[in-house]
Amino acid sequence: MPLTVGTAGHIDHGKTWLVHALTGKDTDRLPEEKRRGISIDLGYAPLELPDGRRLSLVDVPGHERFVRTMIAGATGIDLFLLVIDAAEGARPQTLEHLAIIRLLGLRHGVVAVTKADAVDDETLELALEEAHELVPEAQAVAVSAKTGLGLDELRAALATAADEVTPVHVAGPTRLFVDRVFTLRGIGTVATGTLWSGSVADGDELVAEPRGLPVRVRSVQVHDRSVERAEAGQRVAVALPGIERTQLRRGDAVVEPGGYPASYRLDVALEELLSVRDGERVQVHHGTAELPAVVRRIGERHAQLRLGTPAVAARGDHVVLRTETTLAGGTVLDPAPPRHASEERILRVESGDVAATIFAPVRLSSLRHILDGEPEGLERAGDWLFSAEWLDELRGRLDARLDTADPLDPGIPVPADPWTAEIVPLLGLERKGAKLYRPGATGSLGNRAAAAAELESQLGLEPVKVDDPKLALFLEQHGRLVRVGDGLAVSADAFEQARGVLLEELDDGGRITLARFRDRLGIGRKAAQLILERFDADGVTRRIGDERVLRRSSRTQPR
Ligand SMILES: Nc1nc2c(ncn2[C@@H]2O[C@H](COP(=O)(O)OP(=O)(O)OP(=O)(O)O)[C@@H](O)[C@H]2O)c(=O)[nH]1
Ligand SMILES: [Mg+2]
Repeated sequence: MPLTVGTAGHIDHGKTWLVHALTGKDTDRLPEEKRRGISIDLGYAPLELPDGRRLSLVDVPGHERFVRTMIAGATGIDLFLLVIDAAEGARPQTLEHLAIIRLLGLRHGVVAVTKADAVDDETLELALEEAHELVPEAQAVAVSAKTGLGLDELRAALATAADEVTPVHVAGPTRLFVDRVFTLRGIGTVATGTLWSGSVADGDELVAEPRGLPVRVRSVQVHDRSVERAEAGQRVAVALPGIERTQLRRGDAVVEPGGYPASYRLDVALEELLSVRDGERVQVHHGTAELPAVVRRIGERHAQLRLGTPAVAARGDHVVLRTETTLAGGTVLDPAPPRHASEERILRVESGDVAATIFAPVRLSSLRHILDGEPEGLERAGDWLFSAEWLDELRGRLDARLDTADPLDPGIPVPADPWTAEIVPLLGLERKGAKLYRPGATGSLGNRAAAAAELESQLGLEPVKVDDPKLALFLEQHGRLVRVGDGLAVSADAFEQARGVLLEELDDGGRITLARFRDRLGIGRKAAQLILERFDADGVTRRIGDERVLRRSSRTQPR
């Protein structure tokens, strides 16, 4: 399993020199870094261990103004290499970096007490003692980048620490946190970063989150060497020829499609160095991203982070909360929680009882970052997971609406939800068009029977106004009237009588005028017009000027 080691420590304490002494690579490559003699950005170098293992080394800046950059470097590491100047001892950023390392959940590493060549034995002894007190869990080694003293011992100590570490970034879909983006002539956009999980190979179709930009990987390198496939924990560079350099930046995550939610909220367990107020505005450091956020406290130990830009997080990820100083750390419990956080829910999620938090349908594929496999005790339809209680509630809700549906057409609209296609079939209802019915349900007049009888008694050839359009439709569907014009109707018998007259007149290519039709039926002009228009609408006749002719196909076609 490839591992990444990150330096930490106060400005000028000798981190970059030590990295150079260990790897032969000067990671201060920016002109400004050269000029000022300090590190500004992250540096990367491969480190060979005596046993042949290869670690990735990340060198971070120590300046207090660059703590943010230090965190971006430290979030992807498995081991720390805390560097303390033997003459100066622990200073403010020694302590802040150490605190950040602990908030990030890093438990394994080594302390290098450096510049050993520049102090006397007694001072060195005291510095080693102080280092041991400060980080009791780690081995402290005296080294000099200048003379090479202690470097072998340091490599051996790193190898021992590497043996003890359980790599964090293994399981789960591919996720690469971008720390650098540049353009190479003939290759296009290249992004580098630590592969937190999964693997990446030439031809992979991934998505650059949080913007959801589809990308296709062209070639993959690990520490400047081409590889077929890079594995979790490795430091990789991928060519992404399809996109512009400006479309990607530090903090973005290149991930497997659907592997992670891009979420404006994170529910976390807090670890406070300083107390964090409800409503406090902070910067949330996650992966290589820095996200503005407001903290909503939940109970004693938890919070919901409301983010200004979305995070691409998974359960178990560590975040650091800062203002001008480091305030707290957080372990992500739910990377895409509902807005209304409750302590009860968050405690359940924390205990791993994810199933208990699911009520309404959620996609199983969207839960891959908080679950292994399928949770127990839930209902499943296609990709949807939901609780039996929710399904009962839905059934109850639809039942209530079916009970009060219009008896003429006792259906209700099919719910227009993303889960409709998979879940509605479970309800045992009949779907006709856009409506749901109880099995075998047919329309009935119900308490409109009297109104129907009253209406029918008035119907004849002269159109009658019908006030209840649903009733008119129902009666027409049952062959008891024919609707003409807007909100009017004639009796079904009268309409058939009119059809008889019409067909007789139009037999053998004949034509009929409105006046002739009116006279043959002995009705008013308006009534004749409405009835003819209905024949037109039904496709029986076609109007040509003042006359009507039979449509070609309609002689054999019933209405
Ligand atoms: N005598 C002696 N001097 C050293 C040694 N290592 C570093 N230095 C001196 O310390 C200075 C700073 O070292 P860097 O390695 O750049 O310090 P750094 O911790 O990377 O500093 P930032 O990245 O800015 O935080 C160097 O310019 C050297 O002059 C060492 O082993 N012995
Ligand atoms: Mg440096």
